[in-house]
Amino acid sequence: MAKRISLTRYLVEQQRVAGHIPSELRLLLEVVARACKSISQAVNKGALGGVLGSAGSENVQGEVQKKLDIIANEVLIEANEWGGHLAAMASEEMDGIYVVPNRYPQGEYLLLFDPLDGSSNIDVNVSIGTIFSVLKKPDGDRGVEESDFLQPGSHQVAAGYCVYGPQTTLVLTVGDGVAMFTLDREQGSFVLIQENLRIPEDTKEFAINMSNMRHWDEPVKRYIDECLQGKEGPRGKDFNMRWIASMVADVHRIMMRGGVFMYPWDKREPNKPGKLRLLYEANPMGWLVEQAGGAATNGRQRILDVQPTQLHERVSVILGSKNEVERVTSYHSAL
Ligand code: P6P
Repeated sequence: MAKRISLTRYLVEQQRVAGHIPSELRLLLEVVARACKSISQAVNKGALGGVLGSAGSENVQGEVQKKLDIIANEVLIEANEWGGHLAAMASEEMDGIYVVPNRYPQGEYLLLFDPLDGSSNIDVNVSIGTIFSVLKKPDGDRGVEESDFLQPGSHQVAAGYCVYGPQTTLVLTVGDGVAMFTLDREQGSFVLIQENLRIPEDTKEFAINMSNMRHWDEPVKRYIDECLQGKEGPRGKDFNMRWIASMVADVHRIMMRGGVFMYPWDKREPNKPGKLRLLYEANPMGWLVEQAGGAATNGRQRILDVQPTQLHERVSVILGSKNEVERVTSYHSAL
């Protein structure tokens, strides 16, 4: 049981005692956590706050934007633009990067986020969440550009998510393992619940949208088919299935009890490598999972080694319990 300390004290100790994070990064993480508290408040109000339903617009992905998608995006922009710790931000909800306005000092970090992942669940009261990733701006005195964001996930200096579910829980890493905090609404602060989260290397639970089965590539079909054969099949054990259709909620379950999450390439849109976005979904989740002893690949290579070429590029995602991810990946390389 971790000592019940606040996020602030945890970050100060990571900065002072462990020397893991400079003060500017500590400030950044505190501000992002505060923004997540505001988003949680808005999400929890639901219809009472008039925030459900669609905003009547589409994002760069061509997806209908929910009112809460836009609210969450605005909360993160407004919370982070003045602090002097950021040079620019990128979001699933914005076509291009958002450069910190000249009226504020610019910092050395880049913040990327999916402000409200799983928004198709908002109107039906199923858990959703915010995913964020932090990079350092490349050295040099030129202004920040979109190309500065195109760094592999292995370059992240911090990553995390906040899941808005029965509890509002923040999970983050600065490269020294994974810590989990739950929002104490009476105090208004995130309280450390657990540090050094570890994902079991084996599992009996997979998460995938089974309705896409006929569109999958052979290695994924083989893996899922073997799971479905259960004890009598080659795996010699029965499997369970979960699919919340909210990556944050599915990944959080895996962080807590293991499992394998898959959103693979499929032939519905063969030119798209996958549905999920590399920079602000797969990279932060992939790093968190690795920091907790799991693995994350696109079926052929480590997700954190993928060199991005576009801000909103997509990627096939297989992540979670190490031995299962390695098995699925081996089926791809067996082709
Ligand atoms: P499908 C939510 O829209 C999301 O981006 C992820 O959070 C989630 O895992 C996936 O899409 C769900 O996709 O095709 O099952 O609705």
